[in-house]
Amino acid sequence: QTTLKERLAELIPIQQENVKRIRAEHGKKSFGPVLVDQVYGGMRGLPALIWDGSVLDADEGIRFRGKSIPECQDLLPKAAGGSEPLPEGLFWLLVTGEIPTQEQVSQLSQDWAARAAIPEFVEEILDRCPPSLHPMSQFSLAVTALNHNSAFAKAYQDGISKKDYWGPTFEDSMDLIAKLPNIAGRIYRNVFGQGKLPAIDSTKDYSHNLASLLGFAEDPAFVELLRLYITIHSDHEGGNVSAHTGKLVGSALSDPFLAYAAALNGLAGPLHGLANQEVLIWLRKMQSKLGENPSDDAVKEYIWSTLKGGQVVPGYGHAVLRKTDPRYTAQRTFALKHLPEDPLFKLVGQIYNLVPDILLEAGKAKNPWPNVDAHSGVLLTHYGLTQMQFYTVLFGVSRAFGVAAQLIWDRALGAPLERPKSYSSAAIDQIFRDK
Ligand code: FAM
Repeated sequence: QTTLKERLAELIPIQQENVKRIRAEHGKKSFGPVLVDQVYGGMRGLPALIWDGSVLDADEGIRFRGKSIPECQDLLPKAAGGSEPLPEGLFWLLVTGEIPTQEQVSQLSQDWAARAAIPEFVEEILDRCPPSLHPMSQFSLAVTALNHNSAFAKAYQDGISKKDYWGPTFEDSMDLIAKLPNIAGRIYRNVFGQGKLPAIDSTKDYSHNLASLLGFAEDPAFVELLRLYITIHSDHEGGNVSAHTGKLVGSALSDPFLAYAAALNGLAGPLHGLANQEVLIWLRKMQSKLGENPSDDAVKEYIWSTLKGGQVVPGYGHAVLRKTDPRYTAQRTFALKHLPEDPLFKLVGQIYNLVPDILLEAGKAKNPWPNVDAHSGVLLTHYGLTQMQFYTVLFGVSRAFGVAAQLIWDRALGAPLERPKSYSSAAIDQIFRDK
């Protein structure tokens, strides 16, 4: 069976030709006007990036290489006895656009298990972090430090030719993904005092090993949850803060460890990946204020008090989506199957019935519907992973799949240094003064 790297070596020249053709045919054509509002407004909707791995439709949500989440759940290989897709398969799909065989997926599980160990000095860095340092900061420190053994950085120093960049980028990307469970597990156990890390089991899949490092592998439903979780959090088009940061930093030919550490620092922001932590904190505060079974009226008042306090309702709204996030729906379906009676899940469902109307009435948010983060913490809490400061680390394990796939292709296609033009407000006034 072809390995992922062999398949990539076949696909890269085809895609290089394809990009050449597109640029020859359309290179000088315009996408339309750029509005001054877009320049001031966080570049919403500005066509500025290329990424084939996933595309986001405002109404329908994400598709990975053209496949919706339910299609991925249906088509991607599963673990024996499992019904959720293996993230190994999703990575193969993101990189190649093709659905792998069961055997190709287990090749990846084994390859990642073989690469999973982290250098002793990185273990020591993590062990020296005070438990009060946020898990995302620890995560980013450790990933930065992995650059010590970067194949790309070494090859560059040794004078590698541009056309060969993708090879060591592929090796670093595989190492990066493979080492994240050991980093995440060590942070979890250090910060929350959960005992010693077990060894990686090379006969098990990636999510099983991650669950085991966190201390939850005994529960097959939790392992299934991680498979789903990693699959749906992996990628969300090229322009979101973490994906774009990884691409931007990678464009300076910083190696995949440096590029992904930067992406993690963006994911750690409350408007992006940290929202999954914020949702749980918000729900817990609501519960402690209103009790176990609050009335709709009490919940509505609590939501209004959040808005009136000048805060956002975490887990709701989105920069691109305009309907309920299919990643939310996938997690809700999982909850209905595995934990329909969980009180916190019921509260999340109750909030889903109330928040959109309130956000519409408040009249600001362009999208009143829930995003991925409105649901993920409730599932993790159900299985006993209750430390919400850790949630974004799991998001970070998953998002590496998308960023790594993108870095490999950027180097294969010779993506240049990113350098958009910035303007001063005075220049904008000047440009339009006479028009
Ligand atoms: N609660 C209250 N106000 C909200 C809101 C929410 N959930 N979502 C948007 N708004 C406000 C927003 O703050 C802005 O107010 P100002 O005009 O006073 O600045 C206004 O509505 C227009 O914003 P928008 O155009 O609808 O959204 P943006 O594209 O600017 O921002 C988000 C998108 C995601 C940052 C925003 O919806 C938000 O802050 N949501 C809550 C945090 C969250 O859940 N983030 C996670 C997003 C997620 F999918 C991810 O990255 N993991």
